[in-house]
Amino acid sequence: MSPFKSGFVAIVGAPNVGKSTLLNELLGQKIAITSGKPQTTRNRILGVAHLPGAQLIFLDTPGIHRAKGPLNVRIVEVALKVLREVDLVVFMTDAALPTSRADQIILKALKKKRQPVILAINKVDLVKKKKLLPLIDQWRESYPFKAIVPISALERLQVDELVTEMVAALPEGPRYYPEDSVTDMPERFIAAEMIREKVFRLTGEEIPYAVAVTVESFKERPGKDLIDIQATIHVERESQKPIIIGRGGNKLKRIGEQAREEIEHMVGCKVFLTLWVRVQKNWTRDAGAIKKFGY
Ligand SMILES: Nc1nc2c(ncn2[C@@H]2O[C@H](COP(=O)(O)OP(=O)(O)OP(=O)(O)O)[C@@H](O)[C@H]2O)c(=O)[nH]1
Ligand SMILES: [Mg+2]
Repeated sequence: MSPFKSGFVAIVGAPNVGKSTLLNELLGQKIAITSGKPQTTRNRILGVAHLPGAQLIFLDTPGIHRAKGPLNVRIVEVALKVLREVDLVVFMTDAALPTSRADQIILKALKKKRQPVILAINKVDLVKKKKLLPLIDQWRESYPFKAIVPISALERLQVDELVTEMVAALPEGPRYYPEDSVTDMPERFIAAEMIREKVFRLTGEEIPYAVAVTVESFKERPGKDLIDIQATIHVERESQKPIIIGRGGNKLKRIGEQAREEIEHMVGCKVFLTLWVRVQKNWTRDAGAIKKFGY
């Protein structure tokens, strides 16, 4: 019998390349939020995949980029810190955006590390094969990758091949997490994230970047198959409040409905979700508030 393999695997890359989409695909369930806008992920998101002969502990990270402003500087720090804690790095790039400045920053950081790095070129569904082959050659010359795997996280193309390469690159090791655990994050945190995702998806311009979500209360109603959740959407300016609320409360209602459906799916019972909107002046520039909101 071949030895049991295990290890911590960082998923790093520029913003919006599809890291969180891949994490959810690898786990077969949604624990990380995703959106078409960059800088969606702000924390280290841990997910455990249990395979017949291996356990892979994935750490999804915020997109690395040249950050402006205290909040973004903080989230990039989170991603760079994860690089120090892992056995293997999966560096994800976007096949449709082959020359990103963020990629260069990441390559530079990787060159200072000793861990093996696998390159996952994502979103291959968006490019023609003719363009992909020269791109692979170009990447091959830029770093001694353990493997280069073109994938589509969204369409689940070549994801199994990527997993095979990851297992091959990991050391022998124990089961770090019990077989029934998928993440170390409490449902309360994931619920807050799901609300934040709906803000990312349903609002535009600067609004998603001005928002943090906290869950004030998360309680099962005794004797009923129902969870009551009270959460607050924090914005940083008075003028942003009516945008989140929308005409006649319409926007907030849609955010709440979509988030509730997803939270119900996660917890497996009915959810009663109450949302508040509050102004925490200039919180994205205030180190204390950034910390208070969990970043
Ligand atoms: N066409 C295509 N789109 C994809 C693929 N993978 C992810 N996406 C889309 O790319 C966008 C960004 O995906 P995320 O998973 O949020 O990206 P991320 O790298 O986690 O982004 P940050 O958290 O902001 O760093 C979303 O709209 C996804 O649906 C893919 O393989 N093909
Ligand atoms: Mg993400």
